[in-house]
Formats: sequence, C-alpha cells, structure tokens
Amino acid sequence: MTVELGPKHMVKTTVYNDQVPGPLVRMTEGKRVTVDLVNETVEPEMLHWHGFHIPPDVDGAHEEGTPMVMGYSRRRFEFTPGPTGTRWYHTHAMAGHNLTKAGYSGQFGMAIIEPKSDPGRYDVEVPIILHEWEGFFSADMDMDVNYRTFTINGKMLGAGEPIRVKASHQVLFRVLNASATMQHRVALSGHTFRVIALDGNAVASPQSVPVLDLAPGERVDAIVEMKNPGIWVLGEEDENQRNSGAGIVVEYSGAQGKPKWLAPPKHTWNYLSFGTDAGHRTEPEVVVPLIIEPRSDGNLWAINGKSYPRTDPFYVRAGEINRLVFDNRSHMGHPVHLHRHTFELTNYAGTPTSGVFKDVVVVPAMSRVEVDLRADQPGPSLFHCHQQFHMDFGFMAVMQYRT
Ligand SMILES: [Cu+2]
Repeated sequence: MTVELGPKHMVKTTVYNDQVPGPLVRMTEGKRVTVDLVNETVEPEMLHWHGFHIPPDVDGAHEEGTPMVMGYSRRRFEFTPGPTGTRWYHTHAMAGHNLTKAGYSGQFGMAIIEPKSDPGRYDVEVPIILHEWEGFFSADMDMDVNYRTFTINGKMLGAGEPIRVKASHQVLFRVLNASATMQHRVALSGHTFRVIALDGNAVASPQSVPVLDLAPGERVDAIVEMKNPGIWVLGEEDENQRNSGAGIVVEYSGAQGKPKWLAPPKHTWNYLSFGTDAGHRTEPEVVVPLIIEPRSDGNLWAINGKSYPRTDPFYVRAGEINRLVFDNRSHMGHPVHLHRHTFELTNYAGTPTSGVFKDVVVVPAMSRVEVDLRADQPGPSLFHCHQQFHMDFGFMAVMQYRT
C-alpha cells in the first residue's frame, strides 16, 4: 500500500488491514479469540503477539514452530489472550539488509488485553505508536541504520488529527516504540507523565517523569493530568527527529494558536526508580548465563559464542523460578526480548531490585542484567535482540523447558 505520512510525503510499504499502524486490537483476558491472517503478498509471513503468554504454535515465531503463512495464502489462529496490559503485534519476518521489510515496514499495531473488570482510573486513553521510514545505512562501517522520516500513529508531526483533550482530564497514554532499531525519548510539552506500567505490567512504584524512554519493542503506560491548557507538541526530545516528523499535536478544547514545543528538563531514565527494595530473595536453583558479544569477524552477533541458527538452546526448569543473566560484553546496549513470558528484573547493572516486570529490557553496554522468570509456558520460546539488524544477524536463541 502507498501510505501518506504527511503532505506530499508518500511511502510504499506492507500494512495490516489497509492502515498504518494496524487496527487497535482489543481483547479480554481469558476470552478466546480467532485471528485470520490473510497474506496478500508474495513473501511468507509471520505475525507475532508480543507480550502474550500463548502457545508456541500461535505465538508467531517460526523458530518456535508457528507455521509460516505462505504468499497468497491464509491461516486461522486461535488462542486465549493474557495477561492484561498494553501488548502489540508485529511481523516476525527477517529483513536482512532490506530496510523496507519486516520491522522497517508498516506491519505493526497495538493490542490491548483488557482485564475482566476495569477500575478505569482515567478519563481517556490515547495510543502513541512510534515508527520510522525510509531507512538508510550511515556511511561509516558499523552498519548503523538512520531514517529520513519519523511518525507517531502513522503521521508526521502536524499531518494527522491532533489528540483532543479537556482540561482536568486524566489521560492514559499507552506508548509503544514500534521502531525496528531506534531508542526514543518522548516528552509532552508543559506536562509530566506518571508512569504506571512498563511493557503493560503495573510497576511497584509509579513515578512522575518529564521524559519517557523506550527501546524498540518497549511500552510505557503513563497518566497525564491535563492542567496546562494550550496547544502542545508531544514528541521526540531530539529536534532533528521532531523536524522529520516525530511528534503529534495535543490540543485542549477551546485553545488557539500554533503547537508549542517546550524542551523537558534534563532527566535520566532509570528502570530501578519504578521498582522497590530487593528485600530477601531466594536464589533460584537454575541460573542461565547468556553472554552477548559480537563475533570476531564483526558481522554477526553471538550468544554464548554462537550465532543463530547455530546458537545452542538454553534450558529452564518447568514450574520453577529460573534466573537468566544477560551478560553484555559489547560496547552498545541491546533491547533483549523473550517471547511468551514476563520476567522480573532482579539486578540491573549491579543494583538489586524487584517489582519491575517486563518482556524487553535494555542491557547496557558492558553490563549485566539479571531477571527471574516463572517457567509456566511449556514449549520453545524465542529469545532475541529487538533491534532488527541485530536479530537478523545472529542475535537469537531458543529457550527450552527441561522437565
Ligand atoms: Cu542488539
């Protein structure tokens, strides 16, 4: 489909249901759903339900055994969604060096799993989905991907409908970074976010912050009290990205004038601020080290010395708490993702913690991050970097259950 990102700014890409982002999908925890994936392209396709605890034959990863949907064919998937929270769906195809395919394409959307009963301590809910287009490799040798165009909810700043709000409303922003490769920092001029959930899971200590920081695949749920009437820009902190489209207008009813951007105060994002004291934790019996490093030839990423598809599977014990140790021995951070499970951060770069549950976590350069997970989703689960260019070049392994 040809998508209009802004005035006279068209991009040809692959989409779900004739729109970018794909439709906002609402499901109820525990209520069985049927999804028909109809592939009207020539390429085999794979659709992943990110953050869902569902079986490997429907999760949407070929490496776990979900069947590919071949070109010009269709397949029906049935599963029972859970757990409650801000989830999403996206293609799990490979892109390689093609910066228009897979994570670089328009194949992404938000999926909200509603609880059976919702206390609803907010007035309005607003999805915010970040993405980039027209990627190119930067001139240097490290194969870094840059982009010409940025969008929020599929439109460049000023090109789409504004978010219309009313003074005194509590607005729940569900923010998703659907970038293939880029971390983003987002602020709403003149306002503060109260972060209540990370990756859709309620945090132990909600915090007020001026900026949200999200790696590819991450979600942040944050409530904003609308108490500063005007017309504002919600957007990337980075001016170049904002000028290339990374923003959306937030308009109070009755306000007049041009959208205003106010740079947020300096702020360092820290997962630990949303956690609670580590307290006493029983050390799990199973500890799995996952050493992340580039291969000596520099072209491939490796986990425990091998690159996918040659990586060894790693094993957890069914029914128990298992600890994974992400040991990043490279000079860049990696947003690592585990399918079909939620894990709790137990140690972040040397600091013990608890109460932060995620499915993507940024492992900083030359640091270790430890997480605990309950092995209650039998079957293979894919573990990989959510940076598409790393995932496609070796940074993947399969987690298996040992009974
Ligand atoms: Cu990576």
